[in-house]
Amino acid sequence: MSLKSTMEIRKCEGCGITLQYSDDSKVGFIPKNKFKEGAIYCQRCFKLKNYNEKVYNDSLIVDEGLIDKVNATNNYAFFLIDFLNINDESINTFKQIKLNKTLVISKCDLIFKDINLERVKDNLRKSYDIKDNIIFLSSKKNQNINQIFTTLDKNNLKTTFILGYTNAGKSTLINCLKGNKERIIASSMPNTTLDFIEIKIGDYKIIDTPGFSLKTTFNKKQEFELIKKLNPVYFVSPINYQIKEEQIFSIEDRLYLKNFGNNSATFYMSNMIKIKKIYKDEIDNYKEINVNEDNDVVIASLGFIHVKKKCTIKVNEEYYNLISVRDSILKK
Ligand SMILES: Nc1nc2c(ncn2[C@@H]2O[C@H](COP(=O)(O)OP(=O)(O)OP(=O)(O)O)[C@@H](O)[C@H]2O)c(=O)[nH]1
Ligand SMILES: [Mg+2]
Repeated sequence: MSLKSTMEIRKCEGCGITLQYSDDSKVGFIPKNKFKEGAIYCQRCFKLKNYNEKVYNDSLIVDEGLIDKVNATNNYAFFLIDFLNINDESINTFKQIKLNKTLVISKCDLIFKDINLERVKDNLRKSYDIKDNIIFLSSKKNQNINQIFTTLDKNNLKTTFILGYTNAGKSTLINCLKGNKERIIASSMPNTTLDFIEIKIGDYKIIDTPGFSLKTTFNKKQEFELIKKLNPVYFVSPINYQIKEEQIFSIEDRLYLKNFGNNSATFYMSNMIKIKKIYKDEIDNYKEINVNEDNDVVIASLGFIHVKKKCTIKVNEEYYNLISVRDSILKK
């Protein structure tokens, strides 16, 4: 027997992590007998797949070195961002990828039907100064999936990374490209994929990657219920408010926005997020943000608010770093 077979290293086909049977508190754990039997999933992925049992581990930091590792190759890269997570931080990470790349706006089935995607694409280019290819797709509805292969062919490459923030739908896309044989585990929990997973599809090699985590994020990591809400499962129907001077918006009873003046604002967020209009608050520390006509007020990890008229809004200081303003990506 060769030395190699006695020290066999195998990776979990669900999340990419190296399997181990020595410590059940660490990632990659699999009971020894299952390992010997040749099981393909670590215990976490097995439970996710078979019982939809979600274990949230906030100690996982998987971003480190990922960009450098990717940039050291000659592969192509698709970088997925879902419609509600287009913000300064996610676009900035996209720009740090030095390979030939495409920005993929994922989960398009969640975007309301009347939206003119070509216009959104042009506006995105202008707002964020993006020169790369941009495509919109939905793995759930099988829309535009083939553009992955046509883009690779155009660039004369066979190997590509699928990159993006956690929950952007990278693993779901790869399973979809593979004809939904569902080997890679996809779930609404952050950090489902833990290491690179190489999948062969015909002549192509598609590499799934662990998702980046937003540094500026709305949820405090341990808040399991909130994390679930941030990942929209249902169609995102925009909610329009005709705002009166004194109205204050309370989002999930913690983020407060006010001073819109007499205005019109449309919220694009997961419909599970609790938005209330109130007239009184007990917040002492507010910070100001200048908003121009037809701007989006972006709230990192939540979505955005399309505001019609120029105003100087106020946000409670605690959440100030989540907010950025851009020319609306829905601008006509
Ligand atoms: N509506 C909709 N949901 C999707 C789509 N693609 C993925 N999802 C859902 O988004 C969630 C995250 O999907 P994953 O494929 O695990 O995301 P990921 O980018 O691989 O996440 P990490 O592995 O954590 O980095 C799951 O609940 C999926 O069902 C899509 O096209 N439409
Ligand atoms: Mg994944």
